[in-house]
Amino acid sequence: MKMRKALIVVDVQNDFYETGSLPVSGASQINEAINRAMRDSVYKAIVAGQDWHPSNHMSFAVNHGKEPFTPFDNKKGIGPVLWPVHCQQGTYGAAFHTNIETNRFDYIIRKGTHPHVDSYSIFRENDGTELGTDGLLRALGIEELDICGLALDYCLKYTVHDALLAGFKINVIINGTKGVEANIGDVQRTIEEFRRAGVELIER
Ligand code: VGL
Ligand code: ZN
Repeated sequence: MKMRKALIVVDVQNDFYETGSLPVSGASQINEAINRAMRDSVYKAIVAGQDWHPSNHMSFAVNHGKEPFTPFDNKKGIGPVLWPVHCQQGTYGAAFHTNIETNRFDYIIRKGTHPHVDSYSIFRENDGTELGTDGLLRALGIEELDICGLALDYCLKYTVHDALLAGFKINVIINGTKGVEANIGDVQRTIEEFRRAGVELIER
């Protein structure tokens, strides 16, 4: 049997869990679904995203002397809002959650490493720079992606968007993701966008 599917696990890092600096409420409830998916042998590869910012990263509100969640968009890779300090390279906040079976990750794609450019999608940075994920998946013969992780309405949404543009069949593991919901309705709107784009919602 040719395995043509990959599992994409987006940013399951401490800072995005309940006690982190940019918490997604209920985040720890998604761990079991993600681990169950990873234990399934249908995947040719498991690829994890890891938000990995230097301390002078310009997505951090403090580096502009501003409050977190202040709207800001320089059209060159930072925005639409500024964030609390999160996922600093090498810190506990940037590490994967201990309940995630990270031994099952085959590849880790780090993103947001350039001080002046943020990166939501694990395919490309917000200024369009490729991270190599598409080339990796193509080289492995992958045609279909199951996508889970954090946060549904940011990094996962942008990852789905770029994966669709790259021509992959996409399934979002709906019990393996949660949203930030910075504005009420963001999660629902994102799910409706997924449906309209032909993304399948699955449970694991
Ligand atoms: C994320 C905001 C800033 C995410 C990363 O992983 O969804 N959100 N950096
Ligand atoms: Zn970030």
